[in-house]
Amino acid sequence: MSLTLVSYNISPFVLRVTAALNYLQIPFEQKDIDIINKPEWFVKANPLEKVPTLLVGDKVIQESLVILEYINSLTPNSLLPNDPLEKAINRGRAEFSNDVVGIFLGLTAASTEEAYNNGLAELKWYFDKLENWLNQTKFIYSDELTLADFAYIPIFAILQALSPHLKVNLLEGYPKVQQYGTTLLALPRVAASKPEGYEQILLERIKTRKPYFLSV
Ligand SMILES: N[C@@H](CCC(=O)N[C@@H](CS)C(=O)NCC(=O)O)C(=O)O
Repeated sequence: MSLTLVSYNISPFVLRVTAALNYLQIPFEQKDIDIINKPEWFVKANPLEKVPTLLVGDKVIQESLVILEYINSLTPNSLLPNDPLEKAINRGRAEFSNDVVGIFLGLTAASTEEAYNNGLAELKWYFDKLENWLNQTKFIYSDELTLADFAYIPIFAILQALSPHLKVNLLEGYPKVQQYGTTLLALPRVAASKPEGYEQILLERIKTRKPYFLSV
């Protein structure tokens, strides 16, 4: 069955999926769309209008974490535990990354010092939890790479892109989180999953929001 991934160049949710598809060496076609002026065929295919959207023949899958699970089902070497309970725990770890992505994106958009400091405090709360998990296991669920880890890749890709422009090291005091990010970005074919010019495009897009972190 042919796979078409409808995407948008700097979407963190899309990057989860392209990283997994490439890592697992699953062939797919990628169709970038203009997210502001969405094409009619896309709105028709996915009335919820979000990317990533995976077109599988004439079927449509949305939600990056659900798409990850489908992709995983296509490979002989599953990245998920077999046991339903463990699978659910793994999924919970993946879901946790959604909050981290949201807080992190909010921080990069914060336009005042107060909003930035609040965002930073919130992000540190999440990093504390991650550091605790990663003190116990190399990856987010176990010592082996699992599907949940792909959900975290965009956080580190964005951090890496923005770090030259940040006055503070957001990962200071979180050595395990830092190591985890380095490990994830070094996975085979993951770095190449970022679109060409990713760092520059991301920075330009963030600049349009006139964020506080770029003004100090
Ligand atoms: N929970 C969704 C979030 C997807 C999402 O918010 N995608 C954004 C791009 S980063 C989008 O499609 N926005 C278009 C819109 O809201 O109109 C997922 O994990 O796939």
